[in-house]
Amino acid sequence: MKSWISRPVPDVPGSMPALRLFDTAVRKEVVLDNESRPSMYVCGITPYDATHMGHASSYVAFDLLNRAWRDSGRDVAYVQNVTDVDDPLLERAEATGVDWRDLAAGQIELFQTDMEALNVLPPDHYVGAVESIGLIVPEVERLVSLGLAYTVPGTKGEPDGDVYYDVEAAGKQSVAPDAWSLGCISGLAESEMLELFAERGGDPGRAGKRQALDPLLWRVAREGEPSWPGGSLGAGRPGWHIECTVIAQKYLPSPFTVQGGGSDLIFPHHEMGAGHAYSLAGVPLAKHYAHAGMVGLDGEKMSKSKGNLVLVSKLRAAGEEPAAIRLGILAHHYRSDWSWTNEGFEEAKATLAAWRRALAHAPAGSAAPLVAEMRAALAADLNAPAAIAAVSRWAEQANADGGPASPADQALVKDAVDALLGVLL
Ligand code: 5CA
Ligand code: ZN
Repeated sequence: MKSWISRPVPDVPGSMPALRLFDTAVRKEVVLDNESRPSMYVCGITPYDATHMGHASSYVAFDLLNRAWRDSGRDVAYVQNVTDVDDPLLERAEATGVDWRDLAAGQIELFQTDMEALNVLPPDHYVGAVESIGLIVPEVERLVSLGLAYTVPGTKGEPDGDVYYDVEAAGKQSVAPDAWSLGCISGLAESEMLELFAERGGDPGRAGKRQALDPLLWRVAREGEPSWPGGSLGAGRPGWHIECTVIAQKYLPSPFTVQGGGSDLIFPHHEMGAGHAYSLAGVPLAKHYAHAGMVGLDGEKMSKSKGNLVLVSKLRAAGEEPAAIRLGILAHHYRSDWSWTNEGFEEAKATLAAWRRALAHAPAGSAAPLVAEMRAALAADLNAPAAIAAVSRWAEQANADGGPASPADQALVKDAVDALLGVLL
């Protein structure tokens, strides 16, 4: 699938110090290896509704990592999926009388326009679930032949043949120190997993499963649902976790450096995806797992199902500047849970205006120390709020001095704010 295009990233002299990132799987900050080609997979949207501030903030978070790597002279391999067939998409299409393919295509286009406006660097490969079905089927067949997946007989109106991943068998396949077993990514207790599994697309009560937490790998065709040829599995469509595993394994090294997404993907999505990958390849899916906090509105999680959405496209249509939206997001550390508020947005707009005024008074020799401060902040688990505070201190000083600008410092600050924070002054 076609990806979007964003502005070229300016080169800034010098480079980022060694990057530290909080790894969910080990529950602490780790120093990332100094790889020449770091690689990243960020879970993409399910395109049934427009990009809200929660989605936007998760892509802006991993864009900071992408930019930090690039600033340290590394060429990043970046892949993102789009879940262009899944239950919520089909349900929304049915409820609104729109063809599911048209719904997905329209929302993907809107998402890409939003990402472009927010200056999020595009992935090298933007890959749909539907276009990947031919790759997914043989991998599910392989899990069955390895004895790590099984079919469930039809009951209560469900047809025969849905395929599930056997989490218990998979957890016992190897005793290697890096082997996968249930809980190794999320660190959750079984009772917590059960609750989240039901909340986030799982079906713990499905009759015939070996374990309540076994996730779906292949859903055989149902009347009125789209389906594709599934080889020995029979016609159907893929489960959610195997989609990301197979796309990541196809386009990125095994293991790749970082898997990213919002914290609502830790369990079951990233837990199960990591399991599928280990079962298929005998090595972990990713070296590190990173998660962005949840964005709410007035203290509630922003979600399509709750309908309490602040849409990037709506703000843009109302004439709001994307750079201000981006700064409003970056004002919160990517791992914290926060709420989008009007006051916060007004503050971001005022900050942006103050930075722009300050460029006209950039003191000679002031830019290089500021860039070093920004880099130190971002290298420490992508601390954008600290980087923003550094620019604001610089701007306050420059505006207070009110002298003429040093052209070299003016250019360097403008480039660094663009390259590192993705904000155009
Ligand atoms: N297609 C799957 C991932 S493979 C999916 O979760 N799609 S999504 O459209 O529901 O979410 C896309 C990304 O936005 C995910 O990383 C998700 O964690 C993140 N996200 C969704 N809601 C919020 C929110 N309220 N705050 C922060 N991030 C969110
Ligand atoms: Zn995913």
